[in-house]
Amino acid sequence: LTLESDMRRALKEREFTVYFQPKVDLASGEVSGLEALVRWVKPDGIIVSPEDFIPMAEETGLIVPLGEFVLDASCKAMQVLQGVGCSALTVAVNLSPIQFGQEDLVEMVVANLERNGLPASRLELEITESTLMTDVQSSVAQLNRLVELGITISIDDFGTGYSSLYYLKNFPISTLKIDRSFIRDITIDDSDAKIVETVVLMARTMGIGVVAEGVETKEQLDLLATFGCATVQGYYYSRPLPLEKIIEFLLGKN
Ligand code: G
Ligand code: G
Ligand code: MN
Ligand code: NA
Repeated sequence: LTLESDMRRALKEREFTVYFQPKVDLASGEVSGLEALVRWVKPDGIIVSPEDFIPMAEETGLIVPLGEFVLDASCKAMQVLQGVGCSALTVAVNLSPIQFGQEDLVEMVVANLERNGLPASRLELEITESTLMTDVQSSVAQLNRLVELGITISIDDFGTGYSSLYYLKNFPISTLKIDRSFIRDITIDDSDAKIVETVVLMARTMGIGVVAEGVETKEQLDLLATFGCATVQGYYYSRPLPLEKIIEFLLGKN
């Protein structure tokens, strides 16, 4: 069985599931939103990382139905969260460049939100730098259509792609997510620390949000606080978890 045919079968047989990881407001300690991260749970219980199937999904176009599944599952999760009193949480969904380039992306997203009875403001889309820079003109148009609906856009893995200040000026971006490779050694590597401090300052000055990804220790958290970083995400608070476990986490916090 090839990976491609196995994925097609797995999509039909609903073996994919979505985990969620909290994003935490550093000052208040409150969860401000969740990131949706897809998982493939094989019938034998083994969980396959997206790193091992997203590239193939992109090559074969399967990322389009898979991405639609993730969006739908994320919207359904927001409804469940509403039912347990978490009606203010946004959910961020990763969009691959292939999905971003689909002509009917906006229609697909709108239909999904409507079907699930959710305002667009509850949805955030995470896009990487390289996604935006491949076709700047059509990217601006696509982003504007999404933003007009009330969806917010964040730049994922910030600092690792074709980093350009161009899109900060020209694209309607609401948040930068600083890639976890910059956070990992932040307490021991002075240049990483300076880069992160500067990106946080730049985002604040421009009036956009900033999230530090991959925060694992209290020391990293404390340093990020001194930099004025608003939001953090990482194992320090929680790994990505199935919805029922995230609900326990959320309710335990309140
Ligand atoms: O969840 P992490 O645990 O292993 O994810 C690994 C990679 O897979 C990350 O780069 C993440 O952005 C990507 N990824 C996870 N879920 C999705 C998804 O639903 N869509 C896309 N396009 N990428 C995803
Ligand atoms: O590319 P993107 O930022 O969407 O991917 C998020 C990836 O980072 C996922 O694979 C997720 O499981 C992983 N991740 C989230 N928090 C941490 C963390 O604190 N440490 C590490 N090493 N990985 C993390
Ligand atoms: Mn992401
Ligand atoms: Na990232």
